[in-house]
Amino acid sequence: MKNIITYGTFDLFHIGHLNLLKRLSEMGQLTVAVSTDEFNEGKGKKTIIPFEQRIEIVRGCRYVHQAIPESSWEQKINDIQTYHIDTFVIGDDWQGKFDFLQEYCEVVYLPRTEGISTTQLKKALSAF
Ligand code: C2G
Repeated sequence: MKNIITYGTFDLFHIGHLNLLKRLSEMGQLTVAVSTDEFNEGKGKKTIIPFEQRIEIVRGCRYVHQAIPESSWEQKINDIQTYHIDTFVIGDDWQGKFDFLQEYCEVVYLPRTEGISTTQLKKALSAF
């Protein structure tokens, strides 16, 4: 069975995240690296749900084999080697950004789920 990895914040876990993880689980055994709060600060992303809860929610997803912290941009190559990853997959909002990983594994960008995003949810929540 192939080993698949993806990375993300997964804040306010929603159907776009679930669709992606479902698709990835159909490709093989899925490892998800969840961005820590400190790493997200570096991305300029403020999260609503703290890291400890975001990683537990991802771990609770039936499509996920294991979840690990994502704490740096540089860890991907080491993760690919540590977990014997065959394919790195991420949404196409990152199209081309991780092509350098092709030296280590297959790199796939998948279309995002339209009509849903954490940013939209935050806006909708702020209206209450
Ligand atoms: N996603 C999706 N459809 C949406 C929203 C998100 O397919 N409607 C995908 C994104 O493309 C990404 C994953 O869900 O592959 C997680 O999205 P985010 O939590 O926004 O991830 P991001 O903050 O972009 O972190 O090192 C890579 C970064 O950590 C990615």
